[in-house]
Amino acid sequence: MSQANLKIVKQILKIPNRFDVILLNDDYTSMEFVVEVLRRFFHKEFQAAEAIMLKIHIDGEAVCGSYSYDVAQTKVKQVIGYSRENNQPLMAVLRELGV
Ligand code: TYC
Repeated sequence: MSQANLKIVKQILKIPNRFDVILLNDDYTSMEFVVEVLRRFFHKEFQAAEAIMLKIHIDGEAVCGSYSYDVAQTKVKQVIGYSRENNQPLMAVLRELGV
């Protein structure tokens, strides 16, 4: 199928092509660890990572990036896997853009 036709099919089926990856707050994950995750998996500069971490801490969640479905899914798995390896309960979820 051509790229143009694929786009039309996706529009008809309303399959969104961007997904937000959202990190959720909790009471146990260390602030330093969240900053490290944002730098490692979302390629944030230190100050941007710190600002996002504080937004999550205050608001309960924040968008860390938006990606195609496959990339977003991979980021969620990487964050959760890395967090469990380091005994941190940090959670990441995927959300359809604009929902
Ligand atoms: N609330 C955590 C604390 O006070 C810090 C934190 C920030 C945890 C962001 C998770 O996604 C998170 N240690």
